[in-house]
Amino acid sequence: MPVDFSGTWNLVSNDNFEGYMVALGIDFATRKIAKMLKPQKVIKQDGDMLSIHTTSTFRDYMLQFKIGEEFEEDNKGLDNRKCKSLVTWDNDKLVCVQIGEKKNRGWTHWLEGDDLHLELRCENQVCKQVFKRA
Ligand code: VL7
Repeated sequence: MPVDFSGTWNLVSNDNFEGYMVALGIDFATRKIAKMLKPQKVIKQDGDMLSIHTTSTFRDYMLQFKIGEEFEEDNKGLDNRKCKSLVTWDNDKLVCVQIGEKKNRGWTHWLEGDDLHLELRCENQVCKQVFKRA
C-alpha cells in the first residue's frame, strides 16, 4: 500500500524559504510578504491521481497531476515560469522533477510520524517545510 498524503496540513516550520525564493528570482517586496505566510496544504490522493492545493492569505497555488505522467506546470502566481514536471515514487517519498529554465528544480514530499515534510529545491538552494494535520 502506498503512503496516503490526503488531508489538510498547516505549515509549522519553513527553513531557508528565503534562499529558495531568491533562487527563483522572486523580488524583495514579494519575498517580504511570502515569508510571513503560514500556508495550508489540502492534498487529495486517489490512486495515481493527486491534487495539492496550497493556500495562503496572499496567494494560492493548485497542482493536479497523475503520478508517472509528465505534465506542463505554469507556476502561476509563484515565479510564473513554465516547467515540464514529473512526479514519481521513490519508495515512500513522492519526488517531483521540474524541468525548465532553473537547474535542479523540484520537490519531495514524505511523511514522518504524523507530520508532512516537503523539501523544495532550486539551483543550489534547499527549503525544508514541515506541516501538521489541521
Ligand atoms: C508552493 C512558493 C515562492 C513566490 C507567494 C508565496 C505563496 C503559497 O510547489 C509547491 O508545492 C508543491 C508541493 O506541495 C505543490 O505545488 C510550493 C509554494 C512555493 C515559491 C514563489 C512567492 C509568492 C505561497 C502559495
